[in-house]
Amino acid sequence: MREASKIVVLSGGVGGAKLVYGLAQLLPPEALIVVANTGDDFDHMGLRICPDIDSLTYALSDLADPVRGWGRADESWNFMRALRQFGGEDWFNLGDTDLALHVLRTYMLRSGKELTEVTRLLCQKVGIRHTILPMSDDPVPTMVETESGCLTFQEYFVRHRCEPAVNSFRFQGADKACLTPELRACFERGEVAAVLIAPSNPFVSIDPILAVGGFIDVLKGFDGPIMAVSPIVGGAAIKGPAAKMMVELGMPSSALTVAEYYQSLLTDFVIDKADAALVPEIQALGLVPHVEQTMMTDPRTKISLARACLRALNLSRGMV
Ligand code: FO1
Repeated sequence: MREASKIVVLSGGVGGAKLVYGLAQLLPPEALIVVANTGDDFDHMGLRICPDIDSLTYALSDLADPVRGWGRADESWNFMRALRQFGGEDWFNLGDTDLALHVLRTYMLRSGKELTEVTRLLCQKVGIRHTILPMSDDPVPTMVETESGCLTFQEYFVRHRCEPAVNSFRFQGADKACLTPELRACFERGEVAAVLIAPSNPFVSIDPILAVGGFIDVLKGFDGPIMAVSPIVGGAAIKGPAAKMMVELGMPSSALTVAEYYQSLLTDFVIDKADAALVPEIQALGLVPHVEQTMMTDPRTKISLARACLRALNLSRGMV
């Protein structure tokens, strides 16, 4: 085993959180660092909402709603009913118990704490021992250029249900944003054994992380394996608008498109068994292909994909 022992996972919300859950069942707390996309974050009715950090937090604390993938299980919606009664904006759903997280986070941020610190404190309270780091403490909102004009990410995703065709994405302020110092320090101290890109949307979940000032250079200077898991299986997205976006951006919706998109960054690429025929094309890109069962429908399949990824990275010995 290399002396470096941490796995850094780049993740969006729902899909990424499933793999992160599996990894957290196999790796000790000090061996897993999850870097969360914060491009989806926004202020809503005075509250700071960080959807991907929320999904990761609920997944790792076993509080997540297994069907929706976002928010908490056994949720009630009295607040939303009352909000509607008063004519408040009701396109973005905040559950009664979920509200506590947003209120407390907003309160802590207003008292002067950085998002990294707030996330650490809140994770600690719900018993999470692995590290979730926001990609940056600086806001980097994702803007979606669509056929109907420019939309903030949550307007596009929730309010307009991903319906408008997309032209491009902007990660506002990304070049000036600083990578969260904790993450930079891990790379500088040589503690990182491997980087894993979760099966999240490449355009709106992973690209915002990669766009944060200097991170691409950190990754280019990293000499360990960088592996991505395809969020596209059999030409369709496991969840969310990734496949629809590919078509709108003029790319074939295929796991191969994802491999090509990340090619310059990666050493390894994980595809589903349904896409096994793509192996020669992935090899031709200079990447090591791994064919696995990537659909994660329950804790068992989340853990088995996590184990397969670790094995593929040749890191499982002594860790799992
Ligand atoms: N997604 C929805 O589709 N509808 C919602 O009303 C909604 C509310 C919401 C509240 C808090 C939170 O943390 C996430 C929420 N999400 C909702 C999920 C979220 O907007 C998206 O899944 C992510 O931004 C995409 O990764």
